[in-house]
Amino acid sequence: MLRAALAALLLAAPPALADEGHIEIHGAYAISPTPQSTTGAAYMMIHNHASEPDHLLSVASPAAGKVQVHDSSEVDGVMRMEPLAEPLEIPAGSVAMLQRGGTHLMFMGLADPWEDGESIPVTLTFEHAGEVTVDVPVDLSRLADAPADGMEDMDHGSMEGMDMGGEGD
Ligand SMILES: [Cu+2]
Repeated sequence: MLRAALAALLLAAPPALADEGHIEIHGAYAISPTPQSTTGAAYMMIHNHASEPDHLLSVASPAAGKVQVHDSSEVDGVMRMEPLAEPLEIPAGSVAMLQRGGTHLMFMGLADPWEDGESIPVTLTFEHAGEVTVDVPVDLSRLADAPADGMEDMDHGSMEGMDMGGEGD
């Protein structure tokens, strides 16, 4: 009986267009510098359990007008960040770390200020795994974690012409 039920379930499964099972996201959290900020950032570990590399093609969230994958670097003592030139690769059987001072998700044009403890739905679209949606908790206690990715001064020097959601500082 169980075997038959299992077979029926497998037959009823949709074709494997998206193989989400290969991508697992751990330790995600989001921060926004102040209640007035129209930008935020999120950090997480993206595990790829597949035997092929995968790539993060795009990110979207109803909580922001736009989400980009950014990289941070320190230039002359100043943290700068800019969108990745190539889609983020998650190596086969490995993990991509999105962490402070490095690669992160940047949210621009926040729909509402982020409050501590709320969850931000984020949909990550992978080349092979398809869409993976995670609820990322806002954890403002981690704002003080260093380094801060230049969130305080928001030095997006190479991003002029972008709509930054009208942040006026
Ligand atoms: Cu950024």
